[in-house]
Amino acid sequence: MTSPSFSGHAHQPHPHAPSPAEVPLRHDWALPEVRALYELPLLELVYRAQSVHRAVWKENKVQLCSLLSIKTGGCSEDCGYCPQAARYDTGVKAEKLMAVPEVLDAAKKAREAGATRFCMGAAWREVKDGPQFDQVLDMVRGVKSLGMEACCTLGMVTDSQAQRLKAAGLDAYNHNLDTSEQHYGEIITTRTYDDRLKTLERVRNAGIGVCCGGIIGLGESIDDRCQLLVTLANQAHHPESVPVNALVPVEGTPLQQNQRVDALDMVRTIAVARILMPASMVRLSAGRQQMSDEAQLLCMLAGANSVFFGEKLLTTGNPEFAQDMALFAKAGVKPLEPNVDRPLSQ
Ligand code: SAM
Ligand code: DTB
Ligand code: SF4
Repeated sequence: MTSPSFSGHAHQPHPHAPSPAEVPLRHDWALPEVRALYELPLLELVYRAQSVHRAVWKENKVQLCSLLSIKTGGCSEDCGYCPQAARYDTGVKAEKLMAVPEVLDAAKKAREAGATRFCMGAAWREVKDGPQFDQVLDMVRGVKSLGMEACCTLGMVTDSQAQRLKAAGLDAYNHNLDTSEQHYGEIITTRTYDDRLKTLERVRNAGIGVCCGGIIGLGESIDDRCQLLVTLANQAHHPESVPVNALVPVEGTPLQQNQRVDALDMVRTIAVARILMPASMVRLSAGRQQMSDEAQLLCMLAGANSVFFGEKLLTTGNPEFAQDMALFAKAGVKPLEPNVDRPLSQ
């Protein structure tokens, strides 16, 4: 089974989905109009985002995704936010790639807890062909055989690696642009924005769903934030999912002293992402542990329809499972079923 319309090709729209004419998918956003959206009075912005959301997604349901670090630490890159970069003293130890049965065990537990998507992350600059990549392909096959959506984030890939991931059944590949092209060099110097865009193109060409978003709180300007969203929305296809992370400042990283992200900035960023990319999953990703229940609900009202659940992200904390379940229960938030709750086309 594939994810709903994640290839951007023809699919059966959900019977309750409105006509696509109601919410045109645009790919020609200009920075000033996006900045004007970002700066709307907050409640007007949330109202507009929720209106777009409800025209495409019939209810305010939220997909539960599970995240596992299959290869932790020891990364050669210098991403200024990342606790897994070998060059920063963050207390994260470099580990070996996990064994396939261990990963599938975690995936089964996640499925039992309600996850419909399982995302496997590796602290690699790029994928290298060989036994380790073969092992990851086995993980993908195993996760698919459990009936879950499979997602990977492994760094840069070549065309043939992307094709092999697709053949193994991979639904989505996460590869974030993180920030605007202008700000990128302030955060990462060991690869370029163009390297990121090339991997995204290879993933797209292989027919794998694109999961691409960014981080706020990197010291970027409002224009940088808006420009990232413009870059994502002006791709020929919108990414099928757009993770919005708040920086988790980790001691030992160059960004450890960055000011904490205001939850309302997350709300604004999510709302603008929803307006620009109506049919994409918008994932409220890192930073939930630092947010109140009310702020998280406001993010959902602004169009977030996916979260990572489970006590850990890759190396940092996430809300306790019971706490999330209590929040969803008291707010009446229902889980989104990827093959039932379909958006319009991308
Ligand atoms: N190494 C691969 C790569 O860079 O694409 C995959 C793993 S990497 C850890 C996945 C994403 O996690 C990054 O692109 C970044 O957006 C996010 N991330 C890493 N550290 C973070 C932090 N401290 N706060 C918020 N997001 C973070
Ligand atoms: C994404 O955009 N956020 C997730 C997932 N994709 C791989 C990762 C967040 C990592 C936060 C820092 C950590 O736990 O190491
Ligand atoms: Fe390595 Fe990815 Fe962390 Fe950058 S974000 S240091 S590439 S694990």
